[in-house]
Amino acid sequence: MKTIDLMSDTVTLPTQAMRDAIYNADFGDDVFGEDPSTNRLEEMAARLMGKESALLVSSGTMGNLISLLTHCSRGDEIILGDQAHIFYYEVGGMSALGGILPHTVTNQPDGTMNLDDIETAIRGDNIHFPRTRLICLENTHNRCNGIPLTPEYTASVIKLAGKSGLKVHLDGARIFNAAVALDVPVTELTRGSDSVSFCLSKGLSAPIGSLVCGSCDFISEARRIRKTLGGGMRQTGVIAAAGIIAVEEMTKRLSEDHKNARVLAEGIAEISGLHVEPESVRTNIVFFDLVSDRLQDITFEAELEKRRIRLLKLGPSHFRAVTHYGIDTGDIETTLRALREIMS
Ligand code: TLP
Repeated sequence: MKTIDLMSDTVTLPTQAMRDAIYNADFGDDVFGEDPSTNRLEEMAARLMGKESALLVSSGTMGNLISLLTHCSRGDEIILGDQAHIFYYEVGGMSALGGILPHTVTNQPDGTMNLDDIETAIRGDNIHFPRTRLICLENTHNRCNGIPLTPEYTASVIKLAGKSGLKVHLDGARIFNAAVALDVPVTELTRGSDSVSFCLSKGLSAPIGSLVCGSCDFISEARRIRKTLGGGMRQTGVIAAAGIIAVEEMTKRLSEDHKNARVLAEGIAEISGLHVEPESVRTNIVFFDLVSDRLQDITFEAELEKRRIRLLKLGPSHFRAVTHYGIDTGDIETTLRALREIMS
């Protein structure tokens, strides 16, 4: 019996084309800049994001950390949403390793931060204050229902940052999902940002890797910081070969995941005892709540486990389901049938 794993799109396994590409890849030592597959992937990534240069790193967390460490010095402050992945789930790396302070601003349900709130958070020139250096955006916004930020909103934050001499970093772990959902080229969402990171190992199904993209100067400094963190790897063609397939092929099928997520949400909305807002589901992430007090969440989880369905539990009765390459329409039907059965 198949396990229907809706925990995250990070659980996707490499496709056969990726396995073949890894097997057949050319290799070299990437610390010396001599891995041909990595060089090719970095060039592709830079071009796709509309930036001069790119750097392969091990994970989204490392990509964000390296970007922040490259933009900021110790004692600098960054402005980011209170629901941002960088703030919530990245182990406080910016402070632990970079001496950087997070200044959080409320994330609205649509993943944005109000421009007024951002403006208020920007520090004035005062000897008592840390220096504000950077604003971070996240697209799609994981904890805000995987919602895509529009090009217009992104441009308005970049304009505001520019007025105060601040840089903008975009955590674009799922930037291709955003582009597909909004039906715009990725470059519309990255234009004007000083750095952007995106992941190969989420909806794009590669086993490992993220790319940081920016100007040549930014990336050459980021490369030094990657080395400092022990992230200079050698025959990274094993990662890049799969990554090339990820960006060339796997971006084309993301709309299937979005459709499946919407069908799942619409189905959940009809089940008494569960609550979801299907219209808030724009990409591949579905959050829902158990609102029935008849069923303890512990029983709910055990019942799901019995049926080999995995979800991510984010609160006592708050759950997340993420659709991806390993989930088809049949799995969505099976999941809905199981949920109906459990709740009846
Ligand atoms: N998100 C993971 C978990 O950490 C929650 C997930 O399952 O969604 N930015 C965003 C917006 C992310 O969602 C993630 C991963 C990352 C960065 C970090 O990427 P990795 O896991 O490669 O370090």
